[in-house]
Amino acid sequence: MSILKELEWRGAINQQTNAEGLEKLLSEKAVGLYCGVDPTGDSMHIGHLIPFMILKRFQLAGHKPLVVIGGATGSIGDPSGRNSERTLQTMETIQENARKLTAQMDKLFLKGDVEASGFRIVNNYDWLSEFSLLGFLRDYGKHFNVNQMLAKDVVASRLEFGISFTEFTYQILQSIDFHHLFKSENIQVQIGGADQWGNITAGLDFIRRVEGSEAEAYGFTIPLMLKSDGTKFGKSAGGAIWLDPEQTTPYEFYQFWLNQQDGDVVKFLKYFTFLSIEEIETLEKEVAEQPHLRNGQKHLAEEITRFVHGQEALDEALLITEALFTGNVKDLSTKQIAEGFKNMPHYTAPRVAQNLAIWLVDIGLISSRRQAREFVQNGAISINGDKIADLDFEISPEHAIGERYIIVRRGKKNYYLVTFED
Ligand code: 383
Repeated sequence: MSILKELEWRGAINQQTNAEGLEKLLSEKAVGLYCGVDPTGDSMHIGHLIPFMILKRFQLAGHKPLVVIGGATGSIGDPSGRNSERTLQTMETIQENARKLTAQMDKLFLKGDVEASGFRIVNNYDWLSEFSLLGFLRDYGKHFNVNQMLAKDVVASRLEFGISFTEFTYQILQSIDFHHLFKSENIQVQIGGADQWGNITAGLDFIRRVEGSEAEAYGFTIPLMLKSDGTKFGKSAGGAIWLDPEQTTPYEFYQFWLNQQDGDVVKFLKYFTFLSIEEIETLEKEVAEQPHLRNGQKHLAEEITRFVHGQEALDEALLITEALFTGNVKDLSTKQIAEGFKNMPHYTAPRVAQNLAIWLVDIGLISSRRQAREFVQNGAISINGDKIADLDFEISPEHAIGERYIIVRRGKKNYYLVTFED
């Protein structure tokens, strides 16, 4: 099956400029293709992953992917998909973000080895920062028709409320990139999310204008991701799911995927894993016939967590998940506790010994002493994984894991983290 047919099967193709032409080109030789990302933030989130994973699929099929970090375009801001003007960020912030996104891309796709990976990363600041105003207007501006630029959805939808000349110009910059890469790196294909259609086609028009109508360049976009229940994809209760482990820990990342609904899991396996068609079809059957096993979700969460954070972080996420499921939390490290309990209720306690039931009330975890005693007596309370049913039990800082944490579990599912004050 051709790579384009496979992408269609994965539901990953929205609009294409010339499907037949591209199919033919890809069957003839190793083709250079690219996708860009602007460093408007200091980390990518999972919404960014799909097009770059598609670049990787092309690379696995023998083609030559290139990633553009938009050090220049990011300082302008793409108006696509937004209904209001952006506030400019400082050049320092943009360059710092560009450095971080480059490191993220490197970790995902190069793994420190350009040769072996077949991936390249470039920054458009290297060529877009060189132009003089007159040079830009004479060599580039002259080829762009304002009427056509105004007709692009992105611009048209902003006309009522206004758009600055700066943001209006964005499509020219992305077009210059495509042309520059076409000429100097033999890049013939640009891909992006559905929001990038206007910018990609502007680039193709520009290439044909300056290189002639025979110039062989193509583009396609990937559909906007929607969940089956209509809610926005990629957000958890705590906000976006970031690729930066400091912002979304690998455990949270793993849990996000593990908790996807049956109705979405096959679609996500197609988008977010490199599992083969056969493997995904087998999982699809299992999701339909034995949904309670959650095998689809488990494979999805494992594959994508390993891809983004590596095997070690995945093992740790699995270990934390298992410990919280069984209640066997004693052997977790302080780092693992901090990770696993990030979104669970937190309490602090003074560094003194105290009767357990009274302590639970004093720190605010249970509201009445009567209730606290009842819970203890009934064996509903565990401290660091050990059930404590002794009403006289004295809890003290000596019980703390890493001299800091007490993990309280009430019943089967309710976890609380208590930290001893310094
Ligand atoms: C810059 C210079 C180029 C080509 C592309 C760009 C970036 C592009 C853009 N992309 C988005 C971003 O940076 O704004 N103008 O956040 C997102 N992409 C990808 C995908 C997506 C898009 O990075 O749909 C989601 O992730 O295209 O919104 O020469």
